[in-house]
Amino acid sequence: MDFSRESSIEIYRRMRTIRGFEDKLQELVAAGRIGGFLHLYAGEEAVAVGVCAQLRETDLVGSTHRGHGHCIAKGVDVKGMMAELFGRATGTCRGKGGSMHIADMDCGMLGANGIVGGGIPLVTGAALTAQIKQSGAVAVGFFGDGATNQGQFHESLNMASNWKLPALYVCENNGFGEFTPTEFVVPVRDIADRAASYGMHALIADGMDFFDVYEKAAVAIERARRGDGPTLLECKTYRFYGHYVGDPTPYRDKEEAEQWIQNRDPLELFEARVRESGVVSGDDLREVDGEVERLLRAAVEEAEQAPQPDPEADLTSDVYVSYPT
Ligand SMILES: Cc1ncc(C[n+]2csc(CCOP(=O)(O)OP(=O)(O)O)c2C)c(N)n1
Repeated sequence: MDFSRESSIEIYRRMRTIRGFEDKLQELVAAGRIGGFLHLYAGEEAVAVGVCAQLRETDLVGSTHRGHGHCIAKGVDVKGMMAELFGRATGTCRGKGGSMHIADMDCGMLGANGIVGGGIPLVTGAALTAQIKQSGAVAVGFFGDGATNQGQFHESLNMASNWKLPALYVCENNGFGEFTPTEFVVPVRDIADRAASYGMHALIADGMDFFDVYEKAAVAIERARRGDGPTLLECKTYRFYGHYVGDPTPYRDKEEAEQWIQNRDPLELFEARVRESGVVSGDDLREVDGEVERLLRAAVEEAEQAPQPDPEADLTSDVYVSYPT
């Protein structure tokens, strides 16, 4: 598949923005400028960007505790996200969501989710709504391999397949659930095999290869849109950092990690492919690197200067519970 110069630059920009955002967060945590419990998406960029590049603005996405990449890929404003991580009133959720609960209905981001597997039934409900209302939207749920051991994964796939819902279930199989290797807790080699129990279509993609994810997502989304039902798309991937920021990763093989990082970096694989095809030059991409870095620096500066939420006015606004005044 050939991409135009503009599309190649746009795809690279999204992946670079995710990587840069995560690297910036590491620096900010180390410097004590932000707190909270952060799960970084670096290494898995080709999955979020490959799938979301096939979506329309009106399609819906449900995410996970490792959700920054999905948000950026679906178009959530990066400055708003940064302000959210600083807990400021200008954040995407006015400082009340934080890293694990960024949601932005204006661009179809139903929310990151601190409950492992919690986004899967939300996406199934969104797909059911789309079917009933005949809106033409497709709902996509991202989740990890660990989440596929949760009951709600199985309940959702059963219902979605039976009712041919316009859904896509994207399993990001990064080989670990927290500190436990996947094979320790999952009896099948390919998570995609689990779809067979529900008579559901399944595909496996190389999650480090943007083009492979993009092509497989296209097949799944077309099926969903024309009423042929959902797909389980398993993307084999790897998280470059620990489970959370500060995780020293004693449980994973150092050489194996090095192999993934050195040889299978999704940004480098993408760059090699588009430069080889001649559509973009190294200079084009270095220019994007500079633009992304400037955007992120501005995002941090603006977030640090932004106001904190006002406890008096903001404590009970934008939440479901309202207290009598
Ligand atoms: C219901 C529930 N159980 C346990 C946890 C604690 N927890 C947070 S992340 C995680 C591992 C999730 O692994 P996976 O779904 O593979 O996603 P990954 O972190 O690899 O992206 C666990 C067990 C939780 N947040 N929610």
